[in-house]
Amino acid sequence: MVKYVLGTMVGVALALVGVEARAHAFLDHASPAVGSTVATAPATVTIWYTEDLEPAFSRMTVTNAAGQQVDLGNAHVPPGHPDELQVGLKRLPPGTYHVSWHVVSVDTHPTQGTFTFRVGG
Ligand SMILES: [Cu+2]
Repeated sequence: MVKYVLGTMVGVALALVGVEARAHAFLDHASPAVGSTVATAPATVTIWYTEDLEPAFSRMTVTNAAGQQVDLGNAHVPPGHPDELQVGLKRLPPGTYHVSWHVVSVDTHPTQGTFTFRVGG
């Protein structure tokens, strides 16, 4: 009987962990794609997440190889697209660019990450 109760409790705990992990906002895909090389300089970077975001606490910056900011400082969750984060870019010359994001999902859990893309030339 004790064994049975313990087994049930472990099962419930694992189920809760599973729900928790799914509730965090992780990068689903991005444009430009993570690690990609694009022929034409993009005007924006957009990231799609696995969960909806808390707009007030969601940030993204883009820097060049020298560490200079090349985004327009206007990162935002587009109206009607609560799982997206988008930022405008300056004119990007060929080079490698570094995207850094920090978001809070609607369940209040923070996640962050980085990736690069390259503009060919
Ligand atoms: Cu969460």
